[in-house]
Amino acid sequence: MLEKAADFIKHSDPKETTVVYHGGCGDGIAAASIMLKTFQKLFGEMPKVKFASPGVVAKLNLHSKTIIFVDLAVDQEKDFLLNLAKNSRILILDHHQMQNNMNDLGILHINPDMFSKIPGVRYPGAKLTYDTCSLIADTSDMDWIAAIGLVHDVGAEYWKPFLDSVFAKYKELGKVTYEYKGKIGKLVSIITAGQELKHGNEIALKVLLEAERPSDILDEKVPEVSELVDLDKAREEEITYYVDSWEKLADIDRKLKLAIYDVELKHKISSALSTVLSKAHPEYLFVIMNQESPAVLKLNFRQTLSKVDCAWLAKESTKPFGGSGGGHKPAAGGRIHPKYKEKFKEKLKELLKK
Ligand SMILES: [Mn+2]
Repeated sequence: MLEKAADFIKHSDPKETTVVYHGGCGDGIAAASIMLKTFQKLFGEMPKVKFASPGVVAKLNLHSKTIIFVDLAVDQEKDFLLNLAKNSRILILDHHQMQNNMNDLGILHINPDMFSKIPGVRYPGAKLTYDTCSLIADTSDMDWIAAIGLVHDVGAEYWKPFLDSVFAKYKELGKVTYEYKGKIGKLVSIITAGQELKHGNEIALKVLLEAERPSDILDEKVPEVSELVDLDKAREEEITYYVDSWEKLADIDRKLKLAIYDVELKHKISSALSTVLSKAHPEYLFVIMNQESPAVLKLNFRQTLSKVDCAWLAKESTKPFGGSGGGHKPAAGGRIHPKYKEKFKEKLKELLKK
C-alpha cells in the first residue's frame, strides 16, 4: 500500500506538484513539512503548497499536474476529486474516518484503515507521510516532526518504540512521555499557536522546514519562531487564569456536578481550556461558553469519565435554539446564537435532570 504512494511521489515533478494539507492542525502542518522536505531531498526543490480544512477544500483552485493531499479528509468530496482527476494525478494520504474509498474510483487513496492494525485515527497524517517517504528517501532527520503529529493527534501510546527512539536521539526533549506534555508538548503547542494569526499556517510550516531538530524551535534558533512562542505564552497564561479561577467565576451546580463557565477569551483556547479543566476535575461536567462573534456563542462540553454523553447533550441542548452540536462521548462542541444563552442554560439543566 505505502509502496504505491512512495512510487507516486518518486514520479512527481516538483514544478508541477501542489501539496494540500490540513491547516490549523499540528499534525497536518507536520505532515506537509515532511512531504516538502522529502521533495527537496529527492529533486532538490520543493513543490507548491496550500492548506485547507475539509469544509473548504472543494473550493480550492488546483491546476497542478500532480496533487498530493496530506492529513485531509478530502474523500468526503468525491465529485470534486473526480473532477480534479480529469486533469491531474492525485494522491491522498489521510487517516480520518473514511467516507469514500477513492481507489474504487481510480484515485490513489491511502488510509491506515486499509492496511494497519492501529486504528486510523491513531495513525496520524505526519506518521503516515513519514512512513511513506521513508521508502524513497532518508527521512531519519524528520522523525521528530512525525512525533509532533503523533502527540498532537493523541496517537503516541500506539507508537512507543518509535517515540522512545526520538527521545533517545534528541536530548533536548527531556524525559519520555506519550502525552501532550513536557518538551514535546511544548513543541506541539508552539507549532499550533499560530492558528489565530492570519499567516499562522505558513509561519508554522516555515519554522518546521527551517528547523533541523527540536532545539531549533524550543531555543528559538529559527527567526520566525519567536512570534509563535510569544503567542503560545499568551495562550498559556490565559488558560492558567481561567483554570485557576473556575470555582470563583463558573456557575456551579454541585448536585448535578455541572459547571457552566461563561468566559471571554482573547485567544482560541476554549477547547484546550475545557480539556484541562475536565481532566483536573473528572467528576464534573464542564460546559464552556465563549462568544466568538456577535452571532456565535461557541460551546465546549467535557466529561472525562463519560458519565454524561457529551455528544448527545451537545446535540439536544442546542437543537431548540437553531444551533448545532456533536462530537464524542467525553468531548463535544456546539454553537448557538448568544441571545439564547440563558434559555440554553435552563435546557441544559433540564436535560441533565432526566
Ligand atoms: Mn491528523
